[in-house]
Amino acid sequence: MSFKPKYMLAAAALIAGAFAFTPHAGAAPATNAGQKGAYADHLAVANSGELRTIAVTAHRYEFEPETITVHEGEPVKLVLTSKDVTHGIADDDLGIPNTVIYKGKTSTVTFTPKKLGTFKVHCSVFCGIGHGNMVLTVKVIK
Ligand SMILES: [Cu+2]
Repeated sequence: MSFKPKYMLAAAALIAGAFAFTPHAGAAPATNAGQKGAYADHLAVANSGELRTIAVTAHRYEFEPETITVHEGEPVKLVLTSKDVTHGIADDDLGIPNTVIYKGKTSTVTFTPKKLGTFKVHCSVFCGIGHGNMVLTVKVIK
């Protein structure tokens, strides 16, 4: 009896498929289920595992989204990109160090809000005539 190449390929694909799917099937629901429990009612924003992550895009002269909501005492990571020129964010009250956002690059900054309230975070890099009105509103809630 001789093996036909067609069947061997099919068998190899099945084995590869089994390996590819096994780790995901085991890991994803199991680890998240335990951690999420207490936080299940928190905002529905992408969760990178340990850190809540919010993507913010900057362009003349606004941030998208314009408003983000974060939780007091809960670390959050902002993933920042620019569509046009260099922008930036910084806010002492929120504990956000000056973070420059270059066009074509991704900047990240992680901070833990310590105070409740609504904070207006101005663009920290002069970007043109509307720069003074370029604001990211950060709401810190319980
Ligand atoms: Cu600006």
